[in-house]
Amino acid sequence: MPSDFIDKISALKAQWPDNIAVQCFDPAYFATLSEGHKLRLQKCLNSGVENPDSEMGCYACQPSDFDDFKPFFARVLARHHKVAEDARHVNNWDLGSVEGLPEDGVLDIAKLGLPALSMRVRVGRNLRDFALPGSMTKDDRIRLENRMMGVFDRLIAMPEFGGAYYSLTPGNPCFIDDAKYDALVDAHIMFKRMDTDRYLIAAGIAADWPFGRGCYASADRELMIWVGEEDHLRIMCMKRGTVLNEVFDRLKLALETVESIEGMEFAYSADYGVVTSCPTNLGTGMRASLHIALPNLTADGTDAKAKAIARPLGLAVRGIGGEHTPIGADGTLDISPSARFCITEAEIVAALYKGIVLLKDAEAACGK
Ligand code: DAR
Repeated sequence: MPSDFIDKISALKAQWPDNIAVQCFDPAYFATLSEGHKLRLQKCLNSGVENPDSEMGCYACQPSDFDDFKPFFARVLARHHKVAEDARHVNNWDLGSVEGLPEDGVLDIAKLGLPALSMRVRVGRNLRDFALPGSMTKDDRIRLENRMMGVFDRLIAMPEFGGAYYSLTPGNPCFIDDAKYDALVDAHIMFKRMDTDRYLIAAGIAADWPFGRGCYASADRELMIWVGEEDHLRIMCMKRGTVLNEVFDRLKLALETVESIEGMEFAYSADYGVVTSCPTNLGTGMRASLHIALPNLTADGTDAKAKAIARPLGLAVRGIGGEHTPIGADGTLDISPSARFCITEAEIVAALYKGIVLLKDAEAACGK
């Protein structure tokens, strides 16, 4: 048990310098914990111990984990997010709080010389009266889905958000078959299956698949709410266009609408903001992204050049299906600001607006 765990981590420390959880684990701190807390913290690190190639290597499993194990998580957050160990997060959706944006506050990429692109902003949220996905029971997962179905009934009745819920839970009245599931995944509406992701399996987040999982989609397919993925909820707005405000503002309205419904109290930390499973998403839980074709930078069939240019700009590069997916056929990549924590929501979407034009210039320069 714990002593084997300590020995296992100690052996990994020397071999896996990029595994943040393993590198930040302190046996002396661990020894001060009660037996119960030792088991809780051990569970948080299980994914990174079973998958030493992890970059982060840990997930919170209870809403209070970040606060209850602050000596450990403060080091993890400092190392990943490049902030001080006593950093505190502040949330702010007001674009007026960000300097250097257009006077009218409209973030129109057309004014930067860019065409209509696929725009997407998503946030992770967890309900504070449930364990996080890594520690949920099958019953928890089904109870959470049933609570969300009551919320979706309210959204369905609203003209601006009306749509339908698609459940993966056998026996659920909104249950869909494999063909429908595959079609929704191919349309980038539903999330891909989790029971093949070794990190999520080891974290307990993929347990009981597919029970308690599903996706709400508005009729215009521009608002999606995933249930039971890496967080209890992933709420996202997307559309093809040039004005980032349209997805950012609609997401804010959708969040406020959902959070106003009884039983929708989200998990927050006074120090760390929005609580998410993964420390990489803590604070805002927000990823704002654009899909842009970069045929010159991806001419060698890889995203290596694009990543080398994007990283210093504070931008992350993914495939068009999200994390761990391939480049699009025409060299299209998913570009998003890397920061989630100790940055506000307004600053994230502003960083996307300011960063994408620099990447576009690098693409043009690469083609000369
Ligand atoms: N495999 C995990 C991924 C961490 C970041 N991505 C998330 N949360 N989807 C790792 O620790 O590398």
